[in-house]
Amino acid sequence: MGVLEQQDSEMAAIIQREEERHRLGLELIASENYASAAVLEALGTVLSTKYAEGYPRKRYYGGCQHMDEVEELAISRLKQLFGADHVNVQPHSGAEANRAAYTALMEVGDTAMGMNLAQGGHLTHGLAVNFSGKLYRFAHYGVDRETELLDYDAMAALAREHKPKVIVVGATAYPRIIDFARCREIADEVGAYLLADIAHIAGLVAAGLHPSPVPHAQVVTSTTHKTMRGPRGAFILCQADLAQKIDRAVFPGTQGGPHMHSIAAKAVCFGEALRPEFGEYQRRIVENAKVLAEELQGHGLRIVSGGTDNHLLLVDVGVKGLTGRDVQLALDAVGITVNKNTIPYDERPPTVCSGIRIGTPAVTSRGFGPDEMRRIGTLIARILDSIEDEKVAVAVRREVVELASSFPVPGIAAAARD
Ligand code: DSN
Repeated sequence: MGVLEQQDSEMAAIIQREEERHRLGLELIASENYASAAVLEALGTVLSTKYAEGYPRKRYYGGCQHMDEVEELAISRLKQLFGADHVNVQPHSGAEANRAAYTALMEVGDTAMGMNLAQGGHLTHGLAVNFSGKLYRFAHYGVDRETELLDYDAMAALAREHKPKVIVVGATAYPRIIDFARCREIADEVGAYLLADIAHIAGLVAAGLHPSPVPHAQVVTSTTHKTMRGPRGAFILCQADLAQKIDRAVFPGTQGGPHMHSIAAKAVCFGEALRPEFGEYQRRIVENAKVLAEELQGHGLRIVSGGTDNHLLLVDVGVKGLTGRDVQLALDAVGITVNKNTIPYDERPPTVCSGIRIGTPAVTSRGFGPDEMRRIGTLIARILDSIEDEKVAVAVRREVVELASSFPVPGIAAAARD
């Protein structure tokens, strides 16, 4: 970290401590991943200097000839990746992508439908304290109490009752396949647009491991940093007839100058995702999630919906008399990073929760396979079975360090002493 270390040793030291946390720990937050060194290099370039309001060949500032090249490369790779009619690579984040999509498809005060946050949705799918819940009237659907699977019949009934203009389908904590074709039927019956938010599963969709929403949803939003393994950022895909509305809603509707360094890094990520190795990586993410779910079940834990089809699992820790909050803290203390999460029909508030969410994208990027997942499952179970036992915590921490040290972290140089 040469120059930063010389000029701002205080900040350099903080970043080094964070690198060490990753090197010596296990990152199991389902929405996090390690971007490649190539993606990180593109982010830290002179492209962060340039203002380029507008779109390729239609910019408001001079000097944008190379910005056009950057954005056109990102656009062409993204179109190829998902087979979409039209794409917009400028959204700064998933929330901004959703804001732009709503702006394009609805007027303030219109009715929409989204998945209940407490059952796996996202705050931009109509949470009352979020812009989405303040500007639009959201009705929420969820999962069946018994199966914990999306209840499409209830979704259809809710759509008939509320006649929404937009139905948002997508989740942050749903471990199963989403039936986008069925969602489109529900939307068509009431004349609504279908908006698929694939922020979590985009990498699986690109690799053909989750059915694509592109043939069904008029608009698709996604982030680029979760299973996609790119920089922090987002994109929108849409049908040709909505292209102008979507582009105008992003700029000038909801954003100013595009972050060109980020768009360059997105293009690098899309290029990586077009390679065969990316498909193999996604296959291993899913395999690892299934193995981890089975291992935890073997230790007496209940996995919401009985398992997983994607990159994440929800573990009901309430069956062991624990709360998600306590488990998150106990695992954090030994270097295993997860987040507390509500489980469907949770009786505890979101700050406490009865579950934890575990994802495998980041550890799979480090090269972890089924053997390591079984080992992680055992380590988690040991902590849960002895949550206040300091001796167990010390022993597990030692094993976490040993396991983590054997696998380099993409994008983080090995420490000098490693
Ligand atoms: N914060 C992200 C997640 O963890 O799923 C969603 O925005």
